[in-house]
Amino acid sequence: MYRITMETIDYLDAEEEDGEEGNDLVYKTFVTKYMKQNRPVIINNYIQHHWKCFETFRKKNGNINIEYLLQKFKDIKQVPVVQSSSSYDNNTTNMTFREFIKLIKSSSFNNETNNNSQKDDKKNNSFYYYLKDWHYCIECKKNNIKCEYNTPIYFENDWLNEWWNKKGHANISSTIINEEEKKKKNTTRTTTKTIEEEESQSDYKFLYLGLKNSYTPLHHDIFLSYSWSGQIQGRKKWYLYPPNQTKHLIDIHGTVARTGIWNDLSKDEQIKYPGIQTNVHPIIIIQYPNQLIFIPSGWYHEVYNIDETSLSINHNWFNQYNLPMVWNHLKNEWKDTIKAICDLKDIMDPISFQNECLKLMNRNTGINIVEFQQMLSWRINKQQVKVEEEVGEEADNSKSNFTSTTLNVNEIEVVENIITEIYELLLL
Ligand SMILES: O=C(O)CCC(=O)C(=O)O
Repeated sequence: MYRITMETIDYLDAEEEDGEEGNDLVYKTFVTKYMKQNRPVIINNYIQHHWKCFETFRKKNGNINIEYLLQKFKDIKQVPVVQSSSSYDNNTTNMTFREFIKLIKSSSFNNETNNNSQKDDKKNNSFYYYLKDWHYCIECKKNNIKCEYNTPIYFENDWLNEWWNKKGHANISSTIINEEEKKKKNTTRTTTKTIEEEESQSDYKFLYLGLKNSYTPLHHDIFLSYSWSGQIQGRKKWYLYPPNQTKHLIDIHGTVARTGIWNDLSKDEQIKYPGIQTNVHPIIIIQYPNQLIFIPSGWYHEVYNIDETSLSINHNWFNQYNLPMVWNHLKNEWKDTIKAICDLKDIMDPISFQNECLKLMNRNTGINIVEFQQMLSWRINKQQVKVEEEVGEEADNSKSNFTSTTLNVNEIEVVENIITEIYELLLL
């Protein structure tokens, strides 16, 4: 038995609307009590009223609608699938959506006949297939398929995906220009995308489809961003570790424990992470379909799919409220990158060395500090343009003046200070 934590999670109900303006009350509570204070929360009843996929991806009895998914994704050539085993070695392979569904069908048949518990499955050394980190929106766009969901209003203030979206658009228009140029010049220039072009079509919006006992090991989210996850079908079991417990989940060499669940650790691991037994008290949550979960910045978590199948959508994102944490993390990544290749410093000129560091950080972290600076400048600029446009319009007093997307003076100052700090870090 694992100890029950003293901390619990709060619940909000999206149905408690505040008049015709939508979920204002719930939205304000979410921003002030959870997003700003970096606390987890579950939001009930948003999904069923706003996501079409809650109806189409499920059958009337609540089971997953495999036939519908197969038809919808019949042209999808590649989905990333993780095979997790009892040894916790995770291998990602690519397959077609149809191939993955075949696996689901055969594995769920085995699960039914064996009716194994999670512990027995581990002993049997079974594999659990997990389609995860699938860039669902990008694939839908590429294949002209409807996503059938929207970003819930609570999580719309999202600088990360806005930026990637903008980059994607810029890239699409540059591709069109290239095509035009090609026609004009009648060249046979290849249209194969460069790595940079491929990367600029990325985002942080994912679909997850897993079989019973598939899981995501202990981690914090990329760049210490926030994440949200909306459950469409099946249940997930979450273990959330508040940031003040992080030090017990990391050994003296900085290696993160495989799991924070003490009795799932081997004897050797228990010796390496003694603090887990005494000082780690996760918040344990069962997430049901129709629930959104908000995971705050820097909270380690591990997630287990506990029903036959589990289907969810999640995004990573950040905004003014977790920006200081994200920046602190990226600054450390920058320093670590410089340290990692400091041997090259003496044999390269300063500009080439800096460029090499930027490239390496991009490869390892998914972003470098120059791009981060561009993103912040763009965000501030965007707000200024909006304010200028609004000055020309008549004030609309009927609108709520509470909007978490508009930066106040202090928040703008924080962003500007980070932009300056990056300039200083880049001075040669
Ligand atoms: O659903 C999962 O398996 C992992 C999701 C997750 O880690 C997240 O949303 O941050």
